[in-house]
Amino acid sequence: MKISGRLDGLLFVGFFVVGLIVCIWYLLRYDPGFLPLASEHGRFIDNLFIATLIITGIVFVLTQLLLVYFTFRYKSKGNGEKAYWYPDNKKLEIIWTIVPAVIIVTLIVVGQVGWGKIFHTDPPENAYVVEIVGEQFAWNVRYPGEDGEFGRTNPELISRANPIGLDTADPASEDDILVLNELRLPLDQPVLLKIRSKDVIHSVFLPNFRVKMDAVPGMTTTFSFTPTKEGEFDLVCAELCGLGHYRMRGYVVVQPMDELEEWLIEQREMQ
Ligand SMILES: [Cu+2]
Repeated sequence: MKISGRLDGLLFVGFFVVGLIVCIWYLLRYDPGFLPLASEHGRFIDNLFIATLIITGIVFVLTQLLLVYFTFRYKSKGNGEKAYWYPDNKKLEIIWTIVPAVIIVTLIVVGQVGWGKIFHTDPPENAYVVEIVGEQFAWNVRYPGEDGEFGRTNPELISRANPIGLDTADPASEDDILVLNELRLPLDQPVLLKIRSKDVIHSVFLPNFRVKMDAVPGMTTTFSFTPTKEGEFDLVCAELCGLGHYRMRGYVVVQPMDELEEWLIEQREMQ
């Protein structure tokens, strides 16, 4: 009886110590260069994540250490002693309610204000507009062409040859440029993504840009941001959208505006 009690205690403490070591080890080997930041607003999101991780990390380590300490310090000596009954302590309870409340409310308010600036602010007038339409299992990317206007679409016109159901009766559709799984964006210029879906809910996820927005059938969602790094990045679907979800990926290319325009002309000629 006594031995199994001690074993239980050791297992209990061992569980916390091992858990703690694994967590700290995981944190230390995290490579901040793993997903290089490539957008303007992303800095704020990264900082908020780091601040949250540091604050919750300190609390986590402290509470786990205290748990281990108390388990050891107040373990039974096996001589039938009675546990000390400690019903309440007003002062302590007020402190441990108010301190976390203030910290959490601060994090929430800072997050809300920041998210408001990123998401609930009208995109700048000069934003470069690109449409991205999800389907099982690909991304159709559409540029409005020279007229700067997207042609009308109609789901009934969708076919193999016309993946987004472009209505050629609309003159604005004539110069629209459609590419598959390749999203090219101009460097250092605000971009406005117009996001739609043909079938089920998808989610446009651009990890390097700290952008994630659902693509919902029947509506257009948007996300505006400014790419700040030239290069090639991932474009993936972050919503489990069917058996082929894992292969619903493309890439993002960020390049200076003149190069992007040249590429668009090439694409236009190919169509
Ligand atoms: Cu998807």
